Amino acid sequence: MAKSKYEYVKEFETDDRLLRNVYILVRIDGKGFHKFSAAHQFHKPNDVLALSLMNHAARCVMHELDDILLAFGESDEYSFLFRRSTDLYERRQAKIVSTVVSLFTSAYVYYWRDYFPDKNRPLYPPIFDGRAILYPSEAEVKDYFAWRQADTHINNLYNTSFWALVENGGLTPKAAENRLSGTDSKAKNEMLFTEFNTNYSKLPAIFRKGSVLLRESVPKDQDKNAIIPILPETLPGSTSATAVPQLTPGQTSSGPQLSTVTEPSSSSSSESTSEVMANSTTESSSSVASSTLSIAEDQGKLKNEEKRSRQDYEAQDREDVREGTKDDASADVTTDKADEPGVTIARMKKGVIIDNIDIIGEKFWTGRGAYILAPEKTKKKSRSK
Ligand SMILES: Nc1nc2c(ncn2[C@@H]2O[C@H](COP(=O)(O)OP(=O)(O)OP(=O)(O)O)[C@@H](O)[C@H]2O)c(=O)[nH]1
Ligand SMILES: [Mg+2]
Repeated sequence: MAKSKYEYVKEFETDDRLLRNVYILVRIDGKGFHKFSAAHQFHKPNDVLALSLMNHAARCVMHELDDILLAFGESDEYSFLFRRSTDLYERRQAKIVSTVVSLFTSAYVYYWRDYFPDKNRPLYPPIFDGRAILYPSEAEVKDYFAWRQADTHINNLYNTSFWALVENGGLTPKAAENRLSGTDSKAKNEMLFTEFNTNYSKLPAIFRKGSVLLRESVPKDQDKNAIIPILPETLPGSTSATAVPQLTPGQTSSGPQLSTVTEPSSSSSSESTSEVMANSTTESSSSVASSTLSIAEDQGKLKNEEKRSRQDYEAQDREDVREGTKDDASADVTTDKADEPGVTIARMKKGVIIDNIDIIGEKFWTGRGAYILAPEKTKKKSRSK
């Protein structure tokens, strides 16, 4: 068929195919979620329903794109790791990133009402940006996820301390900022424990560790759609000082949201649930020193982050006050308890499950995550010249 005379414009398209045989990592991030979370009155410092909606949107992405091996979410961001050999869209960057961002965003809005029924729909359309990063080896992949999970630890410990001082300690945001300035993780843990009766290590893992999505084969006799509770803090008889009744989508809470959420489906018990229960009874609840997390935070090294324009909501949010005090993202995060049982939230079609687990350190990568980095079977291709 003859070409149209206009077709030459296609030549203007650039070839953005990503290098072969390296890991593709796509990270999406909410644009202006500082404002978005305030506008929608997300609970501070963590809103379990908002985080669960993020998880739901990420699951949709993982369902659609089979080549995603692992995803990690915290706050308003999600990272998706593609298999090395993926040939999705011939590895064209724009197609891959735009598909992930588009699906994530539409799912976020599509499922919004399941999580915020009283809010009907978002007050304005949320925006997520996206980027692709290439990692040549397993070492960088591991460090990437360690970096993001360390960020979760650092931010959450800071935010938990900050809001405890403001909401329960009666300090102004500025005073709380000053109080926390230069403190390390140990001091923050101590403060939370002694002044606010909060054992940080007992806060829900979804807040402390973010959410991990990975694929596992689901035995034939098990319901792939089963929703499996849960977090130790939400189990009956929990001694956690901060636990509150479990929320499900459709419920709202005006109080602190420190529990996790189950999604509307049948639930069943599992080995992992009993592991979690065992863990919840054996773990000391009286010693801050036994915290799962030990974050060595550099003091005084902290640079001003990008200055944000001071808008209505910002005065209330810790981002305003932590500028200049943010912990160094290269903080040393030890993983003494990296084998803390995963906390299964959901098992889904195609064997996707959500865990809140330590992906920092070798234990994850030599255990459940081992297959993610396992050498991929190379397909035999017929040689054609
Ligand atoms: N209250 C509340 N706020 C949240 C929650 N999750 C995320 N946020 C907000 O979202 C922000 C995410 O951080 P950033 O991505 O650095 O900030 P941003 O405003 O989205 O800025 P850009 O990404 O640069 O557009 C946090 O600083 C919080 O203000 C939550 O569960 N509760
Ligand atoms: Mg953001």
